[in-house]
Amino acid sequence: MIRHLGKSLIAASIGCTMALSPATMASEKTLNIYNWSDYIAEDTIANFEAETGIDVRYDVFDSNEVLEAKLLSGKSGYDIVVPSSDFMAKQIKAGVFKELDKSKLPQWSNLDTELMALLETYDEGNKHAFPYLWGTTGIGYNPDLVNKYLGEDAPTSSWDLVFDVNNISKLSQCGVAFLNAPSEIMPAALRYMGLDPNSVNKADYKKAEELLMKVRPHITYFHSSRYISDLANGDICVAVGWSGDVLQASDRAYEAENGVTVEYTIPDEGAGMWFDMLAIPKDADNVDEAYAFLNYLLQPEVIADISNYVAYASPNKESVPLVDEEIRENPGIYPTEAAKKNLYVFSVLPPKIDRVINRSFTKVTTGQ
Ligand code: SPD
Repeated sequence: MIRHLGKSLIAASIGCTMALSPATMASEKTLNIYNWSDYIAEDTIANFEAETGIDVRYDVFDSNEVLEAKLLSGKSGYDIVVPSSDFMAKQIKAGVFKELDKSKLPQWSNLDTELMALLETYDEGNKHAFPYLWGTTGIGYNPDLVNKYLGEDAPTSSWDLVFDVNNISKLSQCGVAFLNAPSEIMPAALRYMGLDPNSVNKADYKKAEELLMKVRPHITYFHSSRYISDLANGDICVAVGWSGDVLQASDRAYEAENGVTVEYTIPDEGAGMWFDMLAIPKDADNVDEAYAFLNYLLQPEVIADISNYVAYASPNKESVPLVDEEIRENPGIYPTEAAKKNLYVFSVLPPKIDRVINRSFTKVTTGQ
C-alpha cells in the first residue's frame, strides 16, 4: 500500500535545537519555531533564512502534552507553534494565542475551504490558526516479520493486530511500539471495542483501560518518535503510529537497502484523523518574522515540497497538483473517499474526561 519517497530523510532528535542558520549571516531578525519532529523538509528553514535574512531557532517535540505544558507555563519562548486542532481548541480558551491578522496573510485563500469549515469546530472563524499538515493514526508494520510470527493470514488491516492478545503476544517477539499519547491510543481502543472514540462516558474509558492492560505486557515501549528508525532498521515489527512517520520509516529502509519493508495501514474499524495547526503564542517577541514564516508556508511550492518530504497531506489546495504523484495517490497519505468514511476526528472533551483519559493511560504505561 505504500511507495518510496526516493529521498533521504533526516531525523531531528527530540529536545535538540538544530543550528540551521547560515553561519555567514549576521541577522538581527530572529524567529523561534517549535514544531513536531520529522515534520519539515531538510532545506525549508535554510531556504527561508536565505530568502528573508531571518535567523531561525528550530526546536522539536513529539507530544501535544509537552507543547501544551510549555504554552500554559506562560512564557514558551516561541513565535510559532504547531498544536493539533483538538489541543489548540483548549489552548485558545486558555488565551495562549494571538488572533491572526489575515490582511497580513494574502495567500490564505490557498487553504482548502472544506477543511477550513471543519476546523471552525475548533476555532470559530479560523481566527487563531491555519493547518500545516494533516494525517491519520494507524498501524505501521513489517510484513515479513508479521507473517513470520502470525502467518500469511495476519490481520494487518485490523486493530486486531495489536489489540488481540493472541496476536500481540506473538508479535512481541519482534517488537511492538505504541505512541506515548493518551489522546491517540485511548480513542483507538474505544473504536476497536465498537465504542465512541470521543466518548464522554467514564465507564467506556475503564473498558479501554482493561483492554490496554491486557496487551500491555506485550508492548515493547511507548514512545512517539523512536519507532521511525526502529521500524526502518527492523528492530520492531509493528508500531501504532502516525501515517507520515511510518512512511518515512518505509523510505529510510528503502534508502538503506537493508532488506526491510514497512507498510502503513488505516485499520478497517476506522482510525483517527488529525490536523496540526500553525499559531502564534500571545507572548511571541518576533511577530513580523512569524508572519513572514506563515506566508512562506502558504506558498504552494513550499508546502508541496514539505509534503513530499515528510509524507503528510497538505491542506493547501493549490499545492496538491505540485505534490508528487506517488504521495498524492498514496491512500495512506490521502485516504480514499471510502476510507475517509471510517475516519473520526478528535473532539474537544470536557476537562474531567481528559483527566480520566490521562490517569488511565498513565496506569497502562506504568503498569500500576
Ligand atoms: N513526526 C510528525 C508527527 C506529527 C504528528 N501530529 C500529531 C497529531 C496528534 N493528534
